[in-house]
Amino acid sequence: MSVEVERKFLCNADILKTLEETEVTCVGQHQFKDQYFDSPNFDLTLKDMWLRKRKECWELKSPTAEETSGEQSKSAALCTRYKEITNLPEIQLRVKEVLKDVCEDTEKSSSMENESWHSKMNLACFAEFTTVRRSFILEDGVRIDLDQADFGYHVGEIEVLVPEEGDVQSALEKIERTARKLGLAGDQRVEGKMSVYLKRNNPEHYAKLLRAHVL
Ligand code: V4E
Repeated sequence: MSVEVERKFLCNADILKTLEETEVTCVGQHQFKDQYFDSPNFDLTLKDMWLRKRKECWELKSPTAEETSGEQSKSAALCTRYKEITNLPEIQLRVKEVLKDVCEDTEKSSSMENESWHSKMNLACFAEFTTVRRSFILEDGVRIDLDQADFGYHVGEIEVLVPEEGDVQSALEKIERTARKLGLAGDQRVEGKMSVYLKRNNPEHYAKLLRAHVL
């Protein structure tokens, strides 16, 4: 398990120019389709847990304790921190823990090894979109992704992956330095792809997440 520390930004021509002039390595462009899953009552996303399938691989993002502590600097407040789990049995265990209160059947589910494990847990896809991503690697483990989603939203992210129990503070500082290098302005958190997607495609789900202070 690792922790993804990330700051999103709205990408404009000036930022692109700075990026081209900065010492970064472009590691190319690729395209992927994401599918996000939840129960009919949104038990996962209402807990800020995001179950995703991308290129046949599963991932679960869930909040870290620090995210909710409320004691952070202005620039740290612009960043999100999520634990990322990619090991399928561990994902299934975490999801079961959340759903066990609402769905007793998950206890009875037999084989969790085949592709339909999510249907057995009554999890259905609530969001599906394709992203074209251009990625850049900076020194010191900082990565910049420029995403163009197929529903017409363009967003950038500065990202540092921290191992479990790793130095989140240092990751926040690296992100802050990179943001300054790129000349990022503004002190508002920038919306992620999911927020924009749900607002447009599932306003009811979006409103529930807003009320729960998840988005
Ligand atoms: C964590 C989260 C979601 C899951 C998708 O996360 P995100 O990093 O936005 O997507 P992506 O495609 O860049 O994933 P990667 O390739 O880095 O693994 S959907 C909503 N959230 C919560 C969330 C939030 N509350 N605020 C912001 C600014 N972003 C995400």
